Amino acid sequence: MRKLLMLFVTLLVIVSISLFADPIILKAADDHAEGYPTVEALKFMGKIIEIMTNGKYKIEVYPSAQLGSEKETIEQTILGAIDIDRVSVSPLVAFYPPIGVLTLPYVFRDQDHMWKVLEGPIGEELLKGLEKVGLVGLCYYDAGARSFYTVKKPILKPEDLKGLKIRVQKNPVMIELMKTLGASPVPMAFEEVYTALQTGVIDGAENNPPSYYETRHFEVAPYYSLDGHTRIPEVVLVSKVLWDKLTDEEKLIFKTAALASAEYEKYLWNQWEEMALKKVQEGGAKIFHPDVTLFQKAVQPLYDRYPAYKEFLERIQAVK
Ligand code: BDP
Repeated sequence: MRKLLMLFVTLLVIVSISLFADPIILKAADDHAEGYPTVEALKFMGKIIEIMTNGKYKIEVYPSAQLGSEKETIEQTILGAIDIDRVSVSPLVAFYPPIGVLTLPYVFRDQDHMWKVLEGPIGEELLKGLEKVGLVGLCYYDAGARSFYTVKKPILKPEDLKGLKIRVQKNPVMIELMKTLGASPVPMAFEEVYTALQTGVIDGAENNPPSYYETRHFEVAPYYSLDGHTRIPEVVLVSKVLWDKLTDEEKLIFKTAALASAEYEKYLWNQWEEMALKKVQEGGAKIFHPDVTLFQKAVQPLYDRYPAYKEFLERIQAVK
C-alpha cells in the first residue's frame, strides 16, 4: 500500500512538473523575414520539439537578423547565447573551412544532385565536422541557385563583370570566385545590401530568386542574370553548449524535428522560387538567361586554388 502511494505521488509530481513548470526558452536566429521558407521551417521545427518534449522546451524564432548578422549569430551560437541558428553555409566557411566545398561554383549538377550529396555520407560528414568548432549541424535547407543582379546592365558573359563591385557573403571562397571572374568582391552583411546598391557603394550582388524578391533588391538592381554560379545550401545549427545538456531522447527529438522541417522547407522553397521570379518581373526587374557554359569555363582556375577540396569534389561528382 505504502509503495503504491509513493508511486502515485511520484507520478503526480512528474505530471505536474510537465504541466506547470516554466518551459525552457530556446532562442532561434534567422536573417530572413517572417514568412520566408527558412523562418517558417524553423517555427515548424520548434513546434515539433515543443510537442514531443511535452512543453519542456519552447522555441522562440527571431527573424530579420534581430539577433545579429550571420557571422555574429554563429559566434553567439558557439558561445551558447543563441541556441538554434539558421544560416547559409557561406558564412560558416570562415569557422569550419571544409564545408566550403559546398560553396564552390557549379559543384552540383542540379537540385536533385545537391540533395543526394547533402543527404548522403558527404553531407552528414560535413555536419558532423562542425562539432569541432562548437556547433551541431542538424540538417540542410534548400537555398536554390545564386545569380548576379546589377544596377546598370545585365551580366551576359564573365567579361561584363570586369571592374564591377559585387557584394558577396563573408566567405573566402566567394571572394576568390569574384576575383576569378574579374569583379571586385565587397564582403558585406546581408542587411546592408539594399542601401549599398541604392547609394552606389556596390554595382551589384548575387542571390537566389526568393532572397532577391524578399529583400526588394530588385527595386535598386533590376538586371537579374540567371547564371546560377553557386548552389549554397542553408544549415540549421544547435549550440554545442545546449546539445551537451540534452538527454539522448531529446537529441533524437531535435534531429527528427529538424529533418521534418527540412522537408517542409523544400516544399515552401519550390513554391517561392517560382513565385519570386514572377513577382520581381511584375516589380520591373528584367530576367536574362546568359550562356552558363561561359561562366563554367571562367571559374575553372578557382578549383586549382583549393587542393584541400579535391577529394571531396571527386566524391561529390561521383554521386549519381
Ligand atoms: C541568402 C541566405 C541568407 C544569407 C544571404 C546572403 O538565405 O541567410 O545571408 O543569402 O547573401 O540566400 O547573405
